[in-house]
Amino acid sequence: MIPIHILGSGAMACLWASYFNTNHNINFIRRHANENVFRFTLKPQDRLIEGKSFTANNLNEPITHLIVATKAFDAKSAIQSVEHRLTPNTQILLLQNGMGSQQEIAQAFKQYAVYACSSTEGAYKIDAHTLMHAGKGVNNIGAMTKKAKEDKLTQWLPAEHFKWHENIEPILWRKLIVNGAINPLTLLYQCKNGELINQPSLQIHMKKICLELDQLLSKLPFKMSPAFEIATQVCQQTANNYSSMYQDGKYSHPTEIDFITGYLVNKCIEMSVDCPENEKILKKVKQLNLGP
Ligand code: KPL
Repeated sequence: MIPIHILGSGAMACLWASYFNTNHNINFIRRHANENVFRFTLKPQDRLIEGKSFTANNLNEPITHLIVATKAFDAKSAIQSVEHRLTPNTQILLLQNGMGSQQEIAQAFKQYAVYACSSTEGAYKIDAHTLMHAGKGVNNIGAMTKKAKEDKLTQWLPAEHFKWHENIEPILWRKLIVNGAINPLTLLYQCKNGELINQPSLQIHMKKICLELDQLLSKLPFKMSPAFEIATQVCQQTANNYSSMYQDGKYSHPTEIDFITGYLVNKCIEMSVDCPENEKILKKVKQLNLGP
């Protein structure tokens, strides 16, 4: 039995737990673990899934396979909280949105095999113990450190649940652009993804943001379609969804704005690209004081 440790118990943590069959021993590491077992129902299949439940302080075995399913702003400190249980062969899979946290973690934990995943899976929690797998997507994974190799990953991750990429950076960037175009606007306008292309005034706003992002993309060493084209496609595909940032706002949770628009604005400054619209929405989201 391969022991899998998962940091977090949110939607992505539960979704990843559901990928493994009963040959794996799933261990959730949570901020508060009041019970020894964490159970949830996976919908629409109505499958009951369970794993042992720990806090970082009461873990009692080494961590060899770690899935980090916290928000971007918590990821590094969450890994640090279990660092005493890592072994020289530990593999660490990062599931964070946005950009910046993966690079910072890869730098701080470069002696381990660290991977980054950019997912198009759609899943959300109906309540603390119910996960809705709303849309089947792809988990794109690639190496962040030298020790991270595809064959090591296939030893524990079911092949049907991921696609390997020799260079994950363009994939992370594509998702960053999509999140930068969609997420803050859905929070500020309180709308579903689809409304950004169906309401003309919102579409104009998204276009302005995307045109600035195109200027930035033109300075990067890889080719990508225009940001507005990519974002429009995702808005069509996820028209009925509420973005993760909209949902953070709804539940008064901290947003990942610093790792999305914050990261993009910093890159624009670094590369001398004007980005007044992106700066404006960054400021507006921060003024909502959701944190972190
Ligand atoms: O990744 C997303 C998110 O909500 O964070 C998108 C692609 C915008 C889908 O809602």
